Amino acid sequence: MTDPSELHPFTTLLDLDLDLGALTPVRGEVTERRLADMRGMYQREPADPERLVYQVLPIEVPATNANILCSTTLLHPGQVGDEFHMTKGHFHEVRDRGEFYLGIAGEGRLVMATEDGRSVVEPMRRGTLNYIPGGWAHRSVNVGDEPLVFLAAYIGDAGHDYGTIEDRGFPVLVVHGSGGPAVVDNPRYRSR
Ligand code: PAN
Ligand code: ZN
Repeated sequence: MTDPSELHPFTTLLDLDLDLGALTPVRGEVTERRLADMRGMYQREPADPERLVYQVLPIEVPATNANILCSTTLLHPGQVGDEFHMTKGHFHEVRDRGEFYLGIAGEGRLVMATEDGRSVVEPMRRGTLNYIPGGWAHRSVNVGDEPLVFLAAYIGDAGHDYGTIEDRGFPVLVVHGSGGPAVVDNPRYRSR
C-alpha cells in the first residue's frame, strides 16, 4: 500500500460564483452528463439528447480507502416530461461505503433507495447536510429554477455501480405536480 503521507496537504478555496452557480477551481477532470448519457432513465425519451444536464467537478486524490474523495455537482434546472433534471444515481460498488452531501445553492431532492426497495427522499438546499449511509443508492434531483450545487465527500475506494440503477431504476420519481414537486411511485421499477 502506498504511504498516504506522500500526498501533499492542500487547501482549495471554494469560490461560489452566484451567476454560474459554479465552484472553482477544479482539481481534475470535469465529467459532463447529457441526456444522451442517460438513455432509458427518464420515463419519456427526450427530444434533445445533447442537452447538458449536469457537471461533476472533482477535487482528485487517489481513490483508496485512505482518502476522502470530494467533488461538486452542478445540476442544471429543467425537465424531461414532468420529471425534473436528475443525476444518473448509483450504489457504491463497495456497498458499505457512506457519503455526505453539503448543499451550496439551488433547491433539490435527494432520492435514496436500498436494494430491497426501501426509499427515502430528503430536501437539498444551501446549508443542508445529507448523510447517505452505506447500502443506499442515491440520486439528486433539481426541483428549482436555478442550478442545484452541492459538495460530495465519500470514502475513496467506494466506486460507482450505475448498472443496478440502469437495470432496475429507483422505486420513486420526483415529478412536477400541481402543488409543486411530488414524489410518485416509479411504474417501471423492477423490484427483486
Ligand atoms: C456524487 C455523484 C455526482 C453525479 O459525486 O457522483 O453527483 O451523480 P452520478 O454519479 O450518479 O452521475 C457521488 O455520489 N459520488 O459518489
Ligand atoms: Zn455516491
